[in-house]
Amino acid sequence: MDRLGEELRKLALDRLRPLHRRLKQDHAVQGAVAAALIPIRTAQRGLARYRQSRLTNLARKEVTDTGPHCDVSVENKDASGGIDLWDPPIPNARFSRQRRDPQVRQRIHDHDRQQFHADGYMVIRNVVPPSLIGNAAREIAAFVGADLADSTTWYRGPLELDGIIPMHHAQSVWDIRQSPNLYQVFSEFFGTPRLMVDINRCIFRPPVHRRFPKISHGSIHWDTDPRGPRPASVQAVVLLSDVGRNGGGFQCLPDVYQNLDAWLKRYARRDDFDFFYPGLNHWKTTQVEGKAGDVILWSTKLPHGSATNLSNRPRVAAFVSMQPCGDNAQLRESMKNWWLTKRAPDYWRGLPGQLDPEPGAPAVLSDLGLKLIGVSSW
Ligand SMILES: O=C(O)CCC(=O)C(=O)O
Repeated sequence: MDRLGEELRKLALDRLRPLHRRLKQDHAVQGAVAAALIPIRTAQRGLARYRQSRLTNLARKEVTDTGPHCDVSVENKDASGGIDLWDPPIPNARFSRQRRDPQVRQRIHDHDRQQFHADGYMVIRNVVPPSLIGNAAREIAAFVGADLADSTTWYRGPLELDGIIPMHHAQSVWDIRQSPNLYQVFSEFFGTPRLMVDINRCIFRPPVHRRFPKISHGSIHWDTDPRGPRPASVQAVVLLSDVGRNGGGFQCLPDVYQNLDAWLKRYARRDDFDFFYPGLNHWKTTQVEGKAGDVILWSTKLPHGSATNLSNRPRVAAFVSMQPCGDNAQLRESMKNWWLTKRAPDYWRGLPGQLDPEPGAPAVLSDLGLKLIGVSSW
């Protein structure tokens, strides 16, 4: 400790505080050494040395992980291997090493990438663990006064807008946003660990019912102008209920995506072309089936929408996407404010059923969560 000097010593002690209680539990050590037949004094000397070197480690100056050497090359993106769970997120250099390690589990496989490339979407299975799914599905249902087990309660929320629910800040939804598995999917997708998550809405889409004609049958659209100069980006939805065919799930038109330029030349020349209502509702769509915990990622250039729910269960889902984080200080400030004030992002305000602000305390974020909204730096 004396070797550290005053300033570093203070830094180390600040960082040690959260660990302190655990390190103080000497009685646990006594039990362990007795079981391992190690003399207690030897164990205590070892522990003291461990504490001292830990403190020296804790006092290390933070290394900011910047510079072009940290950026992942375009070639590497395609070859991106997976990384296993980590929390807190690992530095860029280690991320690159792990991506090259064939032992490390991947979440996105070559066939997924091929499908994304060919059809404009892919489904990554079993990403979000069941405990997170159950909590979020219940909270989303409760937001619209519904009980998943009681069909008489399913029609109390806003029924227009394809079942989009303006709920952004429930702890369970933040827990999905900060789920390490989901983060891993996007890190692999973009080939970088430095990402920012979006604050988006949820879906509660009950089956169509003749007494509730306001329930939409879903319309096919783009969310951004496919003619624009903007490069394609990625949108995503996390499934919080199993969705079969005609279960109100994600549907899309891969054939339009595959022939986008020709399609746009033919249909989108008109001045009044509206990418949100491009007149594709009667086209035969691909309906994507999946299980709770799966994630569907799709290109912003893929025309898509929600299918009609002809099943006997509500479809529940949460939109969560991530993008490589640029250097946008204003966005970071907005993210922090939206999180702390529990207000929807400005561009999502004014929906039917909106609570502004949403009730309760701000969600508790992990180290990863804080990085993903730009409050802590990568
Ligand atoms: O229901 C879905 O998953 C599609 C949602 C959609 O149309 C959109 O995010 O723009």
